[in-house]
Amino acid sequence: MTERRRFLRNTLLALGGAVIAGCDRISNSDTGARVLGTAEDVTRRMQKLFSPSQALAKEYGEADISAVFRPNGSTMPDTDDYRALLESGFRDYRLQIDGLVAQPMQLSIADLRELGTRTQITRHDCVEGWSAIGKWTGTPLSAVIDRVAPTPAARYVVFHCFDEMEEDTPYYESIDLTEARHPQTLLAYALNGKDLPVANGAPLRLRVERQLGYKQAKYIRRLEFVDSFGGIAGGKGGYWEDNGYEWYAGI
Ligand SMILES: Nc1nc2c(c(=O)[nH]1)N[C@H]1C(S)=C(S)[C@@H](COP(=O)(O)O)O[C@H]1N2
Ligand SMILES: [Mo]
Repeated sequence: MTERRRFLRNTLLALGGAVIAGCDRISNSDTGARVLGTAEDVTRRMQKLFSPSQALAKEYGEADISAVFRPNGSTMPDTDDYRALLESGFRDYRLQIDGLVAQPMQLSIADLRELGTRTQITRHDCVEGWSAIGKWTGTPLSAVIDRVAPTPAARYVVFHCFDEMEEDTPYYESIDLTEARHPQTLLAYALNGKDLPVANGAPLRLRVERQLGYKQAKYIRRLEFVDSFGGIAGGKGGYWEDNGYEWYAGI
């Protein structure tokens, strides 16, 4: 248990029964499965109070990298526009960035590489109860944010994806600007030193290392800066959130 987590846990221990049970199970679980349920708000407020907003997720060594990084959820977007991009090796891919920004733009993967690059070896925890350690390389989202210059009203970044979970229901996710500017938050284009495989989200996917698997949007086609995500799809900030999962998925 890390110092921070021990401190958090001891603080929660002082607060009362339901929370203790949940926190204990999370601390002891390697899967990162969330069991807190309605205690989410308490957890989020505690994490905000006791962890610096820029605290780093644990990073691992080369020897820890999983032999196979298990793909999950969509593994091949079944849409014409995605298939066309895939056929041309994503040469015509452009990440569209718009919404509450002073400088909307469209960036190729080469443009993104020029903005800056970071590599990190981290553990991915899926709510379904599995984990994998992978080495991600990508552009820090903070570098993109600096370029597009969000307006003062912008509070969240929404990640719109190519894959449809049901007809006309594309996968999407969102994070707040603090999480977006975190140094380990990447728009990743490589896994374990190779171009991102299609199954893991080619050509571009999010890594937001202090949160669970479903926040790690794959097949990103557009970043939209908003002051609220209430008007998008089901209004809860993500495909799985619209289906009952929590928006803040801290590990
Ligand atoms: N676009 C998109 N992103 C997604 C998903 C998806 O189905 N579509 N699944 C999510 C879930 S639940 C997990 S655990 C991770 C899986 O990432 P991986 O395929 O690289 O293991 O992607 C997340 N991002
Ligand atoms: Mo997941």
